[in-house]
Amino acid sequence: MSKHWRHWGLPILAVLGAASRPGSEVPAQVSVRLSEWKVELSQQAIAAGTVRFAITNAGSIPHAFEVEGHGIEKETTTIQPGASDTLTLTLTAGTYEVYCPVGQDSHKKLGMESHIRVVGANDGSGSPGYGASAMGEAHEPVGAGQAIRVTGGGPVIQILPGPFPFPDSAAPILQQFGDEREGLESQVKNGPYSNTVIPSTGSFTFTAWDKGAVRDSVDGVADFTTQDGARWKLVLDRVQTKDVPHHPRFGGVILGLYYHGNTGVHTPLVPTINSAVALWAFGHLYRNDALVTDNAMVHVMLLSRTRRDGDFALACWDCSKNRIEELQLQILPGPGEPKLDAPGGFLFINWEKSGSTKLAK
Ligand SMILES: [Cu+2]
Repeated sequence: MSKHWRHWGLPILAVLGAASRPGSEVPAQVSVRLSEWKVELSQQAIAAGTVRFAITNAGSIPHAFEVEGHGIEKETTTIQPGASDTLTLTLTAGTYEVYCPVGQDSHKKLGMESHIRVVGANDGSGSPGYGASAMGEAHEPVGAGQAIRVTGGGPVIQILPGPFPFPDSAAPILQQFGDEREGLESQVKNGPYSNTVIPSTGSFTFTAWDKGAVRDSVDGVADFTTQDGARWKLVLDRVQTKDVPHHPRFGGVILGLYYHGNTGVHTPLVPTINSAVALWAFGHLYRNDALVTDNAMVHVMLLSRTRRDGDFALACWDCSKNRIEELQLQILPGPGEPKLDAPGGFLFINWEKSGSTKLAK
């Protein structure tokens, strides 16, 4: 993922010109625009003193705004979509991090962070015009440029459609999902995240590269059997990069992310989890050696454990602190294709004690 800073609003020099204002009653103002998944500032530098951040949530889910650095760590409360808030701080010279603190930094990790440079009144550094900004560089999220190799292990289970076990916890999050809500609500009663689990067998190994919006890639193979005795094979060789609100894909592979559940990132009809890797891909899918589709929609996560030993029922709404060892493989038909020949029309297989290795770039 790369990001380009966009400057909007008033030119910085106008603000700085008005900023020879020790003891001024009128704080300098910085406009902040929050959206999925970025934080845009009206300027990247401002004079030291009282600064009033005027924040608008222009996104489609709740966000918040935090300023951190030089002993300051202050944030707004949650700002609903379309709503505004302000944060007034006294800032000394230096560079401050500004970001969305929602979801234990999952929004930050998805790109909702920026910096602002506060320029001392007497530091003699001259104009901090756009070109001089230290914040102008595009920057990569944590984990960018890395690769991971994942091997499924432990008990293998097939998850069949059924009710989501934490509907009350998910309900307030679902309210934020706008147009997507209707489709998701049907999954509350009968979706893929259920406690209906049967034993399966199989293997799954893949390597995924997180290299940016157009260079992410995946290479892997899964083999497994389903409840009807069918043998399935999935070959993964390309990622899926389409991005929609609430479902950031960022080129298809994300290494290290806290999401789902109460984070507002992706569907809340999955417990809150921490993942070592999440990816979206297209796959070649075979059933009993016959090609089913070359465009199966595949979602894979190596995540913090959500199911308990024994019956493998979902054990937690917030599973983010659990050990990362559950490997999930979800397969849907390609766009416009008929449902898969399986309960609910999808395949959902877990390897319960899986491992991973980070690879060099
Ligand atoms: Cu946010």
